[in-house]
Amino acid sequence: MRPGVKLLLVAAALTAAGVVIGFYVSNLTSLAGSPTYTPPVANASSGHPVVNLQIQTVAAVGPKLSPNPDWVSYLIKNNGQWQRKTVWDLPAHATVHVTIYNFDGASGLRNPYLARPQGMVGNQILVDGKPTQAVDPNEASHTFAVPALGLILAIPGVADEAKDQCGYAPCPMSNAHRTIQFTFHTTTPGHYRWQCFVPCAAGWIDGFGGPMQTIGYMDGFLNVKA
Ligand SMILES: [Cu+2]
Repeated sequence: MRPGVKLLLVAAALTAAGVVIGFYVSNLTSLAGSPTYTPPVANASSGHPVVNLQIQTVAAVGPKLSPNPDWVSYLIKNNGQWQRKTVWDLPAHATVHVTIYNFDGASGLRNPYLARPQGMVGNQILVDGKPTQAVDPNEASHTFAVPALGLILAIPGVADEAKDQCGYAPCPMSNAHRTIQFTFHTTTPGHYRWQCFVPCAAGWIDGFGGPMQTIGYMDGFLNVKA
């Protein structure tokens, strides 16, 4: 083969590989694995938008909501239905009230620093109605973190000995759960990643595979729109 032809073939192969990798990355970082949820927006008397999000975190998402029934997951309530959608459209400069019902047990945080709630209104969360400025890192089931907004909080788990533990999601409120509430503000329009930082993916290497690296389970995006 002439050197010129060889060079051309190598260049073509490299270009093809680059395109494939590009598609892979854009697929991973866009909406892969999750449809978008657009919550209803109310307007405060001051005119700025207000959104309420109701979330479940569950140990096993179940066969109704996923082909991976044993994966740990976030769910969002849409018109009374729990859905596995982790990409959310939010208005810019909005007040977002969040309630998380956690039905999962503790996995524990590797980095205890992440157990201190930061970036929400008052830098504190309500845990079962109680104002909380620090969660025991060993008690964390999951985190809800939006690094670009400086927002992070740890979600304490259900005690191992609690009665009426949830099996497969969606979990009824009669099952043992913790309730976490906080309020944060969106800023300028953008595509913001959110994710869990607790190695909660049981059965995967270091707890960080599968649902921890797949949009639609322990990861998602906030599409903040003008
Ligand atoms: Cu998690």
